[in-house]
This record gives sequence, structure tokens and C-alpha cells, in this order.
Amino acid sequence: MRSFFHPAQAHHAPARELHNGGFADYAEVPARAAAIRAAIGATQVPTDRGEAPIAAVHDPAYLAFLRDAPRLWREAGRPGDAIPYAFPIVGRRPLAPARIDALIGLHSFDATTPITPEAWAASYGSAQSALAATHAVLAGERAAFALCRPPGHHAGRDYCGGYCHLNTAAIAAQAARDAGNARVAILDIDYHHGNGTQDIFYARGDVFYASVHADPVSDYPFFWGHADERGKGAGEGTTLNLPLPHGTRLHAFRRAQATALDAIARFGAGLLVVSFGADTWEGDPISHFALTTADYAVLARDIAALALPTVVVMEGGYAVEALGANVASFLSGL
Ligand code: SP5
Ligand code: ZN
Repeated sequence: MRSFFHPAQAHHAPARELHNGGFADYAEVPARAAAIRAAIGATQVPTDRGEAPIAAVHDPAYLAFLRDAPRLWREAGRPGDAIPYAFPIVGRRPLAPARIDALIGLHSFDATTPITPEAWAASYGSAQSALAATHAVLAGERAAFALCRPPGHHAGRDYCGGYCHLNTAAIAAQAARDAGNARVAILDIDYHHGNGTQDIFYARGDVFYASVHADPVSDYPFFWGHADERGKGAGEGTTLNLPLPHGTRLHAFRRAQATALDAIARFGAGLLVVSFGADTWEGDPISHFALTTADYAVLARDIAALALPTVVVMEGGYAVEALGANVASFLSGL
């Protein structure tokens, strides 16, 4: 299977993230990508398709912010990575602030996603990898893999969060729409709910979003991913959330994924984007499901049985020592 990775994706390396009342070592490390590359063999550098397919999903002011934030942070005299601390939740108004602390709060929904000087180039490379995999599939490959890192599914149209800056799954799905697929589906099987992807397509009837994830009653991102979120307006019924409890093993996960795949088949999608996270693995340091390395091949075979052209984008998975084997297992089943 063709796989894509841009060298710039390796260079975003935040030192710390805010976690449980203090700073902890950042979980989404460059070594994740190295481990995956070591396990899956050669990756190709994606062709640069420019900013237009990214701007088809993200707000231009947000893209400018991602580029400018590290400079504004430095000019404000701050050391280290840019991190927000104030968010316009109460009585928000459509202001256009200039101060870095206001701007970064406006474009973030958490304080765990630092904007390093390398964040823009790394995220841009990640988006280009997703686009390259999409175009490989549009050109006739049955499946292709984008080694996206930083990940994407928590990022919305104009905000970052959850280690994500640009929503690679949404960029891939939109590119498939713009290439003529009338209906596209996204299957999100990362441990966490993909709130950004859901948000981007929530009111749209042309892109189906189905997610199997840890119940947001107990897990990040808490405020989205509940079973009663089903889309709105033209998108009513084209969002499907399947939350599962801590301790979930293959049998229950596979059953939930089957429910998602049935809905995707009924929707009549012409192309499938899979947001794949290996943070559902039994030894993941920040998650609480119990899938094994071998389970990923089983899940992938079920997905392959849909017989849809399939773009896989990498999301989470933080047990670096097992990440390569888990991704290789998944890809082996497609
Ligand atoms: C793409 C993805 O999987 N994002 C997950 C974001 C989860 N953030 C909330 C959990 C934070 C746990 N951080 C622990 C760091 C310990 N080194
Ligand atoms: Zn995750």
C-alpha cells in the first residue's frame, strides 16, 4: 500500500502539555512517526498541492494565526511554545483580537496543543500527506495510508486542540467531494471522539461522520461525542456516535464498528476516509480500551469488506513501543 509522510512532519515537538493541574511531558512525540515508518517500510513525500484544499476546510484567519502565533509569542517576550490560558466562552462576541494571548484563546479549545515554531510546517505537511493518499485512491488505488502527524480529528474550521492543528480527515473528505464524489464517509476509530471532524460536517448531508470512541462522560473531549449528537439541518442523521466504556475489547468494539459500517453502506458513500488511532491499544498510556495488536487486522478486514476506495489517515496512539506493530497490523488487513 502506498504511504505518505513529509519530513517537515517530524519537527513539531512541544516540550510539555497542561495535564491534571500541572505540566506533563507531551504525549504526541516525533518518535511516533519514526516508529510507524520503521514498521511499515518506505513512505513517499507528498506532492505539494498548495493551500487551497486546506482552505476548503479551514478559515483563512485561522491559517494565518497558525503561521503567525510563534512570532507573536516571541515578540511578546515569551519563552517556549505558545499556549493559551484565556478562552472567549462567556458572552463571546465576534472580535478580531491582535494580542497573542487573546488570539490563541480564540483559536483553541484546550491548553494541551502548543503552537511551536514548527507547528505550521508540520501540520501543512501532514495535510499534504492526507491529500496525496486521497489522490492516490482517486487515481485507482484501493487504499492508501497518510502517516499524519500531528494528528487532525480534534481540529475544527478555526480552532486547534487535542494535539491537532489541521483536520486531515476533513481535508481528505473535502478533496474527494471536490473531485466529484457526491457522498463521502468518515469512519473515526481513534480512542477519542473526533469533535473537530464532527463539527466541520455537522450540518452537511454530503459527508457522513461515524465514530467509535470512549464515552465522553468519562473521557476527553467531554463535550462532544455523546450518542444523541446526530447532525443538524441538511446533516440531520449523517453523524453517528457510538461511545463505549473503559475496558472495551475486540468483541464490543467490532460490533460498534459494524453498526458504523452498516450506516455508511446505507448512506451510499463512494469513498471512505478512516481516522485511525492506535490509542485503543491495551497498553496505551493515556487511554482505557483493551484492543490487541492482532485485533487491528480484524477491524481492518471488516472495513475492507465494504469494498470502498479507502484513505487511512493516522490520528492518535501513544505507546511508541507498540505503535509500529499496531499500525502495520491494521494496514495488513486492508
Ligand atoms: C489525536 C488524539 O488522540 N488526541 C488526544 C488528546 C487527548 N488529550 C487529553 C488527554 C491528555 C493526557 N495527557 C497525558 C500526558 C502525559 N505525558
Ligand atoms: Zn486519540
